[in-house]
Amino acid sequence: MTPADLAKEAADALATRTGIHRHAIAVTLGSGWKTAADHIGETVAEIPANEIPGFTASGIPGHSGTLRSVRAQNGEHVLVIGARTHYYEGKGVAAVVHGVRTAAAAGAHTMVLTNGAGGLKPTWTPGQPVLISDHINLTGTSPIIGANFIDLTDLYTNKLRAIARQVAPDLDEGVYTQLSGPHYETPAEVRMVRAIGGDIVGMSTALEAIAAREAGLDVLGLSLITNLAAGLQEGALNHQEVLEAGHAAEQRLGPLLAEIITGILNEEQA
Ligand code: 8IG
Repeated sequence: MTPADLAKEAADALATRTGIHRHAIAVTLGSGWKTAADHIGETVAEIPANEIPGFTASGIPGHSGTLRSVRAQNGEHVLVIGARTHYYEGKGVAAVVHGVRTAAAAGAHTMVLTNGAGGLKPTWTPGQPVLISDHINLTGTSPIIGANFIDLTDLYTNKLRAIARQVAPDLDEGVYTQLSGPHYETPAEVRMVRAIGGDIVGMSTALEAIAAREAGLDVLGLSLITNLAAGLQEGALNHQEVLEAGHAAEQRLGPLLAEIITGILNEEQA
């Protein structure tokens, strides 16, 4: 079965299980963003991810594993993907981007990708959300197979970032750099990322964004800076502390993400 066939199967299963046949927007919730779904609207259905073809339950602490259909104020539906597969899980790139391809097959025009990440800009502090303006893919791989030369010039579209800034004018932005992980960077690697133009370090979003664009979706990326990148803060990086920074920020992120999604839905309708 091709990845596209599997995504179609997943979208069909979602439609059957949720009773919703078209989702206008999909949002993947990364660490720190989990409570956001409740702010978007009323949950119509919530399904354990492993009951939908191609999805597997996550084994990572702090990463829940459900797919939700949420009805927004304007009556359209948002697919909330709380089940991210990371490249470092070793399930292959197709598994990593299955959620994005399922979103496209479910009718979405926009993919909102959120994550928790390390920050390199000296002005940023843990708990601060930032927009992704562009990315550098250091994983050495791509979700695209074959001679399919997808343009990534305006990958994190200006149009969507403008909507986010209407909601939150103080949102800063930066270049997301994806490394394969699961280890955090060495301080030398962080200096390398800075030298090549990266502002954010993470382990998820770039591969997903590429697949989203291949599938014809507009992409908005949001990173919660949970920690300063290795070597920029005192002491070592610790997953528990990273999760705690995420939880502390969560209260503010839910309403922010919900307002941005409402803004996108209104813009599409206008
Ligand atoms: I949360 O400092 C989170 N995810 N690569 N580096 C990388 N990924 C991260 C980091 C970080 N913090």
